[in-house]
Amino acid sequence: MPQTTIDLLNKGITANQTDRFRRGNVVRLPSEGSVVIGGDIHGHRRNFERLVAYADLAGHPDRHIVLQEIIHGGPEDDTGGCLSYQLLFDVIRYKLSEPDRVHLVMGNHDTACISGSDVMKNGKEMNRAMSSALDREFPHASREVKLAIRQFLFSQPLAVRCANRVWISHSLPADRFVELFDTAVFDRELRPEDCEKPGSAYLLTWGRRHSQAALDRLAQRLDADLFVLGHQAQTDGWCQAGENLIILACDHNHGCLVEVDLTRPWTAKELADHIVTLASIH
Ligand SMILES: [Mn+2]
Repeated sequence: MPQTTIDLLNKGITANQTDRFRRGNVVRLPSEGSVVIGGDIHGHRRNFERLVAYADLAGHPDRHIVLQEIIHGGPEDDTGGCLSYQLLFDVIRYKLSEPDRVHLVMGNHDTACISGSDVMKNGKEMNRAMSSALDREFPHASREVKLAIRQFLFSQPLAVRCANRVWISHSLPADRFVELFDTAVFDRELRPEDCEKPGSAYLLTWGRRHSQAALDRLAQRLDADLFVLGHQAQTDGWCQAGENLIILACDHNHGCLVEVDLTRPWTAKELADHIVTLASIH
């Protein structure tokens, strides 16, 4: 039923906007409890289920979870259309079950979907692949469903800032944009053009291969000590990609999560000892 789906997406938008910990486009977590952080999911349902099982939010009232890059990847329909929106709908149901403790941050596949620009994955243009699957599943309302999906993705916060100075986002501006990047985007209302090159949400979600100098400067500009990001493919599920950077991936069988105790500061080296492989979670 398309209207049920559109209603779900609209409830998700409201939940993103009214998240108790959200200030502007940043979720600010306090110095209590913990946060479970996942990397890119890209339609990997089993790993989403493992993240949910590990987080066990019902059993841990002061635990949060941060998820990212849900769409593009995973199951396909029989003509190769991308069905990852079905997982997005389930992630939204999860968000609605604990709206102030499940937080989504915007990824570059989200900004590409919002702005309708090409985004490749394994040789396939993913916006077209998802769009064609939506046309088949919602033959009479795919325009409305696609619009609601774009609006949902657009309503996501850009980052999570923890009181212990851990910063979580999909990525960071690449080296050559470190000074150009306008941090005001975190405090003002997001605009659609922010998601297009060279807008701030675009730059934030697309950067790769940061030098240590850039990471140090970004730590100054964003007033953070440690970055936990997704975005860059990790065959081992994670890596320490700098003195102050951990990268996670949850889109394959070696995916990993990390749980950060919010009551104390962390170094990347310390956090590296707390990586959990998703395959170990049942
Ligand atoms: Mn990405």
